[in-house]
Amino acid sequence: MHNGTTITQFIIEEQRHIAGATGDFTSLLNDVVTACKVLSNMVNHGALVGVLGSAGTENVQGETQKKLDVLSNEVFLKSNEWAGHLAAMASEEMDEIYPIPAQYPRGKYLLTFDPLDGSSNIDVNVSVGTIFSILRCPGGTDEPTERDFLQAGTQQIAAGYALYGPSTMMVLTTGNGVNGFTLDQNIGEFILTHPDMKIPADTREFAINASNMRFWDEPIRRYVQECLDGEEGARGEDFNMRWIASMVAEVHRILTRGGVFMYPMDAKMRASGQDGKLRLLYEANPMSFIVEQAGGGSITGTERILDLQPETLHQRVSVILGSKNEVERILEYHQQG
Ligand code: AHM
Ligand code: MG
Repeated sequence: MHNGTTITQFIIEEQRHIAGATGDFTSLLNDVVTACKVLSNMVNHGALVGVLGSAGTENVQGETQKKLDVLSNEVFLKSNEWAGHLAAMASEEMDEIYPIPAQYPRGKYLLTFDPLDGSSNIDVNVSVGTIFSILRCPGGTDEPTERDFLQAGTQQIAAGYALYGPSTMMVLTTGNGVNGFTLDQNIGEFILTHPDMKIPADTREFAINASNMRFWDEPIRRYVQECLDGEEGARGEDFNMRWIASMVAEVHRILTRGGVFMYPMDAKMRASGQDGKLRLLYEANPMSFIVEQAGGGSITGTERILDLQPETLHQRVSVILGSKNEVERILEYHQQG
């Protein structure tokens, strides 16, 4: 039996240190947590409840949506629209922003999310996750617009992810370190199990989709080649490689034992006018906030991701994140050209 701190208790205690806090934010986070519990249950039941497979539709990025992509988006909207904390939401699965419907009160926050990231893994029963970010709504709450969402990652109030793996976990930052909670299925509560998570500054493990190797820019080629050369090469040490194709699982591994995750811009994307694979507002920014709060680094190659000024809602970006010394090395390789 666990008698630890629940995530609600943790958030309330954190909020007590913030002068003038109204409890609004605590309550919003609670609704996000509830949505993730519902998703955990759905993902866990999989084929038993008929949620696997394609929905037969495409999202704004032209990707085929899975049934669970569509369902998880609905769950997130329904869980978070009613309570009066949000002005609007934006998701990977919706072309436009979702202003809170008129029958509910509107609040001062904005929520962005990828309800089910890594969804190519759903049908093969490999870990997937939810990523979310909370911003303040700068333009007032009456008529929220896309422009309100276009804030640099440094403006995030909170960011987190839920990982639906062998156990379901929630990892959260409110800008005061990173804490991890494990879902106790018996009592239906997330319990603090990983307080103050820190990414080791050094690592001997990297993650990249090597099928794109022929399109990589020189600095990425150099970095990966030096890792592959191992003990006999420039690094003088052997490296290990992992690729799960689920960013949440990848970032969680890095938070647990260090590592570098790369989905860099490449020649193929450049040729098709694409700015990267991952989306800035609901993938790269929240993950960069978490990684930096755990002592790691997160860059495009040449720039800190959290400093980027977003221009569109579904903007993509090159992502290199993880153990600080390796990320700094990759930055140097880019600066050397
Ligand atoms: P998604 O939001 O459509 O699931 O795409 C994002 C995912 C990341 O979780 C993962 O790192 C990457 O796409 C995997 O890409 P690839 O299929 O090229 O390996
Ligand atoms: Mg995604």
